[in-house]
Amino acid sequence: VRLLLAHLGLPYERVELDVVDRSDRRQVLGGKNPDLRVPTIELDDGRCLPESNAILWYFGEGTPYVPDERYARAQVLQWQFFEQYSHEPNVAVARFWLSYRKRWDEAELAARQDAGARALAAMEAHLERRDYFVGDRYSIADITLYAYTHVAGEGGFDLEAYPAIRRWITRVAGQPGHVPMEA
Ligand SMILES: N[C@@H](CCC(=O)N[C@@H](CS)C(=O)NCC(=O)O)C(=O)O
Repeated sequence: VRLLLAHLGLPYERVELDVVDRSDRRQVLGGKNPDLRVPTIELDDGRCLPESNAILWYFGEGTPYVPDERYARAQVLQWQFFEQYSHEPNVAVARFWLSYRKRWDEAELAARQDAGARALAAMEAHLERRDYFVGDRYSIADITLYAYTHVAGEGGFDLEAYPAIRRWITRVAGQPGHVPMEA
């Protein structure tokens, strides 16, 4: 979400929450997101919107980051559903256990890493002959998948095995207005 806002030059106020100590979640997010998760945005008029990919659609609609053509728009959703079902629950969760919570069950971690490696292999196969996920231009599909892919090493994934993904990561990081995740 912060990457798209940076591309669009949209100002925002950021409220940070601890991902390990969840004790203030209800106090901060109650009434804004029934699932008590981040990212959740609050618009100037008070309306709220959770879910990273819904937020990307909200801000991306009508900009060069969301395609106009019907099939291409459906393909953006294809990759965002893939991210939520096959990628994030494995790549991001393995990273969370190893690099943030620093506590994990070996068998569960191995299962997430196997499934995450399958997701990365699917991305690698798609990117072997393409520069971006949808059509021939950078879109919110790339932003969605860049988030946890470029830091997959922190979840124990070796990106050396995925040369097309590494070239795509460099391409995404070279987009005008790019900001690193730690910015
Ligand atoms: N499907 C959601 C997932 C959001 C999510 O799981 N956020 C994590 C932090 S990255 C969170 O708030 N976790 C708190 C919890 O699990 O209670 C999205 O893509 O926005």
